[in-house]
Amino acid sequence: MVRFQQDVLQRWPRNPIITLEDIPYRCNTVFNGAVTKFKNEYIMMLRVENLEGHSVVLLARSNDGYHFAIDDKPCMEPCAVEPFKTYETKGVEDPRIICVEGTFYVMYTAYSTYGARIGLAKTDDFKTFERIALISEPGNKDGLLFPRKINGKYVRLDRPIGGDIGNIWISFSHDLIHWGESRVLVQVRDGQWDQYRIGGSVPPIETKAGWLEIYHGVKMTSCGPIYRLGVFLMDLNDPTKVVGRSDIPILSPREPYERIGDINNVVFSCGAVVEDNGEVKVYYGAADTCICLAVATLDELIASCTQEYR
Ligand code: BMA
Repeated sequence: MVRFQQDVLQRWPRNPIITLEDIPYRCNTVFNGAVTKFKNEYIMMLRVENLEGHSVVLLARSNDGYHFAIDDKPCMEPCAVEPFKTYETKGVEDPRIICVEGTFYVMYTAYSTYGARIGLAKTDDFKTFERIALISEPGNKDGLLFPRKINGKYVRLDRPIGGDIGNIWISFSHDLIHWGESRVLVQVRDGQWDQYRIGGSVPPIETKAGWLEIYHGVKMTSCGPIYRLGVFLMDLNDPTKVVGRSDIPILSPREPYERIGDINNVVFSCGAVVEDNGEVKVYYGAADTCICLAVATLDELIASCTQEYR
């Protein structure tokens, strides 16, 4: 009997691809890696939680997207310079790498006693990272930049918390620092797998069918949250218009490394690489304890946004 494949994303059989044992110093966990291609290499910026409980970002490099060599010291740590210093005292988390018109930007969560804010940095070489600005007030995270300006403006997704609910919002900017025209874009769905909170995960991917967004959705249960991944599509010329959304998740925690860890039942992505043959390599943190890989074709992900689940 053929085993029915439960998820649209297919796990790499040798998951996890990065675990605590791969980090060249003592720390608590490794998870949530952003990925891009730079000068024929895969670059991953991964979140490492140090033993005292604060997160930093380490850089890893790979020739094939499966095997990564990890630096022995962080590339981004809580910043010692104001105004960042005050808002990064509890760590820098969940980076996302976006190349916009030739420049690599990193959006990350700046975490402090004031809560989570979105930070923006840039790099030319993935050796030094220059902080640009903190671009949100507290209570906001999952900042994702679109890879090009649309109608002359930079565009971002983010996830402000209102009440206890987190929806995905969209905002616009002329200079990447001052943002406005903010409005809610995609909302949680009562009674479904993404009923509690949602946030963008992978920076939007430009496709013929629209901007493809791989997002995470949270269902709250009596045993705590379950984090899954889903997809939606935005109109290419007007990304405030959602033109498709999957009814079902594309990846749910099922394997032991996704079920059991510092936070159980979590798959959480910060980045993907689209290969020339249309394969999408989605990198994801599992149970806030390791980094894994799963793949699908771009066409499968687009179809998930538009087909009804039966
Ligand atoms: C989110 C973020 C992620 C984390 C996830 C599950 O709110 O903090 O970094 O992986 O929760 O704990």
